[in-house]
Amino acid sequence: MARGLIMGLGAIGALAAGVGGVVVTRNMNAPAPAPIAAAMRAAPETVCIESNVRLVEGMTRSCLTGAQYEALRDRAVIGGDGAALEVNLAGPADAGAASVVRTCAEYDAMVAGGAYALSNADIRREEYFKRACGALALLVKARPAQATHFAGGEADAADVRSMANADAISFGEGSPAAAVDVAEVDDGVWKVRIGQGETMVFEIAHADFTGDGVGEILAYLSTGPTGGTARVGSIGFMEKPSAGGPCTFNPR
Ligand SMILES: [Ca+2]
Repeated sequence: MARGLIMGLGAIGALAAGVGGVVVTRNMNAPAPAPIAAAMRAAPETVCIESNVRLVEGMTRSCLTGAQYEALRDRAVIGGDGAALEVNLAGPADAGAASVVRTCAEYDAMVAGGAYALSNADIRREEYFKRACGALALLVKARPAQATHFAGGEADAADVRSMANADAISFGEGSPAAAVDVAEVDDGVWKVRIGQGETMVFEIAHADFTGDGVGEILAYLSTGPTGGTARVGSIGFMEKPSAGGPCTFNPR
């Protein structure tokens, strides 16, 4: 039952309650997403969060420097309900004694030392750490894009649809002609349905993460079987070779 990142699913309710849930705050007065032109940014070397997705306490829709993203690694990782999380990790030398981890700085250090989550509950909570800490590590090193194939630095419905189609075809489940339903449920948050599968796509930031000056979209995908609670999350880049697409998702 190999499934691509898009083929899976998860109810919309997972937004609030599922393992892959992400807190999305809605600010009706938020300004329109800024163009990538440097003149439009608060500071030339900042990278902007492009949606209302929050990964750690204190994270807002704003434009930050690498140092400011680094500082967020010391903030508490939050879960699907917006509350700070703790995860218990045991290292190879801990002989069963787990350490409580709350921030990405703590989490990354523990994982680098070979630590891992022991219980099923910790494994579920750890998904939030994988997402938040994976994203922050990439944001720390990101640079403003000098050029992009994403108009306005954001994906549009055609981009998300092409990403879903590419995934469906590459995994050979469902014909390329399978109905693909794409809906933007919040700014930069997409719900993709292919047959029984449903995937949530959360755009986080548009920037140059690969050093070539061209922008990618850092995104989080949450996939799982329809009606199930088990979801698989993946941090990666939405990339396009040209303005005409297609768009692909490449896990990091
Ligand atoms: Ca790039």
